[in-house]
Amino acid sequence: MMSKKYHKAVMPDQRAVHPHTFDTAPSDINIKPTPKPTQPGSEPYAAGSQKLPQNSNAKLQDLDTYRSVDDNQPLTTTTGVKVADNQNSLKAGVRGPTLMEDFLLRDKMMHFDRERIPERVVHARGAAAHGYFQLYKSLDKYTKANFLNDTGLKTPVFVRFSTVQGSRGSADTARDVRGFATKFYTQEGNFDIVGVNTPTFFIQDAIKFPDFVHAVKPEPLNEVPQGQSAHDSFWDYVSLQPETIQNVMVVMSDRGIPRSYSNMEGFGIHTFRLVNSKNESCFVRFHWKPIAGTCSMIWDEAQALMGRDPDFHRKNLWESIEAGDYPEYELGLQIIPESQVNNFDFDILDATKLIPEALVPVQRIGKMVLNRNPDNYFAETEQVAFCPANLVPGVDFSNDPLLQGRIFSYIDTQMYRLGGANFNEIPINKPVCPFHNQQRDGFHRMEINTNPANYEPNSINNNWPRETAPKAQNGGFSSYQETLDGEKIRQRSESMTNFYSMPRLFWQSQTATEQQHIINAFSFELGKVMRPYIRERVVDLLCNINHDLAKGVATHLGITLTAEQKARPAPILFNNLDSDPTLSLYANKTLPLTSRKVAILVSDGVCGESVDKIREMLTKKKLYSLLLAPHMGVVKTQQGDSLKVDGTIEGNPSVTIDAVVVPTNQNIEMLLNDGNAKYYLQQAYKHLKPIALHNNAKRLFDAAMLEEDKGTLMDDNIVELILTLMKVLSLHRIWEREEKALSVPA
Ligand code: HDD
Repeated sequence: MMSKKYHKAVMPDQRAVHPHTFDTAPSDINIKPTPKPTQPGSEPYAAGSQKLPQNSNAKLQDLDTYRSVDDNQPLTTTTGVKVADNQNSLKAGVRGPTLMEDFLLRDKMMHFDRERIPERVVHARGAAAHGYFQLYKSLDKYTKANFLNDTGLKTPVFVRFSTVQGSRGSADTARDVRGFATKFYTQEGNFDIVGVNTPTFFIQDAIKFPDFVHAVKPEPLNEVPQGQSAHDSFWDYVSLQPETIQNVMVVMSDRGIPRSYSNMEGFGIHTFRLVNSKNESCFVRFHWKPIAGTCSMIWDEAQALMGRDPDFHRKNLWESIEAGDYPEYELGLQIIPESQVNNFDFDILDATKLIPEALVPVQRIGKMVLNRNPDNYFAETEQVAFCPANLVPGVDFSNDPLLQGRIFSYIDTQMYRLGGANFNEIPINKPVCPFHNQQRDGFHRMEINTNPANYEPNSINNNWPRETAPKAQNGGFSSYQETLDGEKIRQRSESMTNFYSMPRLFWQSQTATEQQHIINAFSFELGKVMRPYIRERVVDLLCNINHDLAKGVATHLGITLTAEQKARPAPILFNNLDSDPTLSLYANKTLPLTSRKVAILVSDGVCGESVDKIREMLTKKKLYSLLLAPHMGVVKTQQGDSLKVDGTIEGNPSVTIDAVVVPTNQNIEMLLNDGNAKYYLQQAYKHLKPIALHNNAKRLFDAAMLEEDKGTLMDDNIVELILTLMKVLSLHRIWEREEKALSVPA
């Protein structure tokens, strides 16, 4: 029966290339993924569930029950019928039409035809990871939430990072806000902090959100540009809606182009409430502080990456976790006692204002570690549903009008995006604690509810499931009893009308380098705006914040400021503060070297001993090295050995690494004649990265026609060279080079 004609379409030579591909099941496939951490760029990857089982937690164990492993299994239809031929549809004669009877074809095709679901209306592009959160000290003084009281608990988390504007397939390194959404699977239910990497937001009232998003998304006529805010409708909106300018400043700053997800802060933005077991409440703002410190890219680098490696951030997250180099963040709280709410000259319910750390310090209360990659992008990262309304007892809302609208919007969009009311039954969204209620039916209901009573109260089943009274822990949720007295009114509060003091403080808190980057970013974006009156209106808006900023941007745009604009007084200081260094990304001058990647450029003739030394020193400090050559395969060293190449110079361009080393090479002409090698140094130089040149490798530097500075390191002693390289690398970038780098072509 299993005659050869079943597989006639298969070319015989493919059997040799893929030895197991055409065997029928079951077979003895013994290619197993490596269970060990793998350094970035190494193969093979393994599914998250097969790696580091010691990192499992309650949520991952829950997901285990849904994971399907195909090894040694026959191919079947969705109804479990084993498939004998997956190559040919059922036809009336070998050259005849396909028969309607072909249920195998239909089963496969109909599922395929429905594989896409609507992408998120914002934050469509994302990457996620599993991990855990653990408290440093109990917060029972402020909240009764179990996971914020018990320091012994390791609460499972799932975190999704995202960009806002672009579609699912857009590039990671666009200038944009980054989503930073965390789902805590607590024993009292799911708690989500659905935050971003900017400390403020663009608008104050949720009713403005659809307008704002329409404006920033691609232009409606031609869906251009993708993943960019540099277009007319966005800047038109900004110029007409001055409440946006604070967060626009943040996005135009280096925060809009983070180096990696591990290097950015996260902010819950809104003021929330914490409620303790005595029913006392205080206000709180949530922060995530990255252990790896904060730093960003150079704008030209970010743009180049959009083409050269559009998955840069997502790969970095994945590879760091694969390598056991786990992204870590501390959870920080700004606690504001209710009695102190009126001590500020801004409104804590205003999402366009941050509370400066100089006024309310951030208490670091616990650590989150992201230690496992998802197994399946769609099942986990795409189907996860975050919602700011996912609260647990001990946390409550404030009256922030933006937050109030979000409470509704997320569930609403998820019902649509995930196809109905049962999206919380999708494995990644299910709580780890038990859940019981009278909700029933709907598309794709998974639970088989056996309760004969699907209503409450009931006497048929003794009124199960029953309410739980609020109590210290594991009690029922009860909303904080806030006294309210107001007229039904559509009006913005007077306390939210100062739009310019906050951006002034933000501007004044930046280093000179960061300020220049802000000017450059406004200039770049507005340079892409076609309508001159929009450009002029934005410059006018900037005149309300700071003259240097407005003048810098105006000069780039060829706009002359009027006498009135030049004379416009500065806004009052934000809560009497001149600056707050925590708003600068580079307040800490040096950074840990976590997950830094160093390229080693080689060709035949390279000194193998030097390469070994470089790798040994970098690996010891947990940096990654990539041996790059003009070709794949191996290079023959000066000593006659073969060195395995990790990738080509062209395929792993300098924008994807943090520093470059060129070891001495008796055949350096080979690199001198390679345009990609010269370009490598030029780009690294342009993007202010350290360049280490060993011995005669300086000839490559000279050929690239670059000028020496404190980041271009030259030494005949390889040990000294690499030690200095690591020191310079901890500064992140050679800022002093920036002006000189302008003369290097992009
Ligand atoms: Fe939002 C997604 C963060 C205001 C409506 N938002 C979304 C995500 C993040 C944020 C991180 C992606 C979640 C994920 O990874 O699945 N959004 C914010 C922050 C805001 C904010 C920090 C202001 C402080 N958002 C905001 C408003 C509204 C929305 C005012 C509507 C009233 N946001 C949505 C949404 C999304 C969303 C349309 C799209 C997909 C989703 O919710 O699940 O409902």
